[in-house]
Amino acid sequence: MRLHSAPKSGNSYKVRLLLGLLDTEYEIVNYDTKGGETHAPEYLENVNPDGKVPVLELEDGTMLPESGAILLYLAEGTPYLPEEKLERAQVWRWMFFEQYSLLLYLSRPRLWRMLGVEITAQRRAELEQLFEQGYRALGVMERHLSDREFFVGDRPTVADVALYVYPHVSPEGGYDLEGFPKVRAWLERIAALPGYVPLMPPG
Ligand SMILES: N[C@@H](CCC(=O)N[C@@H](CS)C(=O)NCC(=O)O)C(=O)O
Repeated sequence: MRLHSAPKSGNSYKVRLLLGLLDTEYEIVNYDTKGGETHAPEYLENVNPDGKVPVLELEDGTMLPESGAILLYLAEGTPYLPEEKLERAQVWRWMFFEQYSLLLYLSRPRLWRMLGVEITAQRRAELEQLFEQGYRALGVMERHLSDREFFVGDRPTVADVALYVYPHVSPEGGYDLEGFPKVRAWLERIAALPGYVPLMPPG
């Protein structure tokens, strides 16, 4: 298997994290998304017509884009994806929540800081809205974790893997997780799992 990825991409990291937790060997091909490499004609034609990473290239050459689809594909038949119908639906529920209600609000402030974009009055107003929605979503997570250790059932699933990525780097975008002790404890629990790999190599 080969993972088409970008070093700082949170969505790519979701897949790298699961591959680490599953102790699975793979090759990695890194792209410079900032430099537009994933929009080159060869990439659009041969890897992902949507111009994004991550993409998992299977042994037979099939290209599978979308981090959620990749996580579910890799987790099938492992403890990271329950077999019971309702538990599986709960995993999807949290993965859809992550994509629609959480990701953008947490990732964009971090991306703007990473790119060093100028914070114009319009961007400042947008940031306020992003933080409002982001803190709301973190509140949903905090309440869900009030009486449980992981998002679905009593062990980690791909829902935890997907949900972990953006909150754990959200302070890089200016978020303060002080008011979310359950979320912080859960982040530590994920980081302590055997096979855990960090977003960036240490040092
Ligand atoms: N829904 C997609 C989103 C993928 C995505 O937005 N990838 C970003 C990196 S985190 C990317 O490739 N950005 C480059 C671009 O859009 O040009 C997923 O979950 O995989």
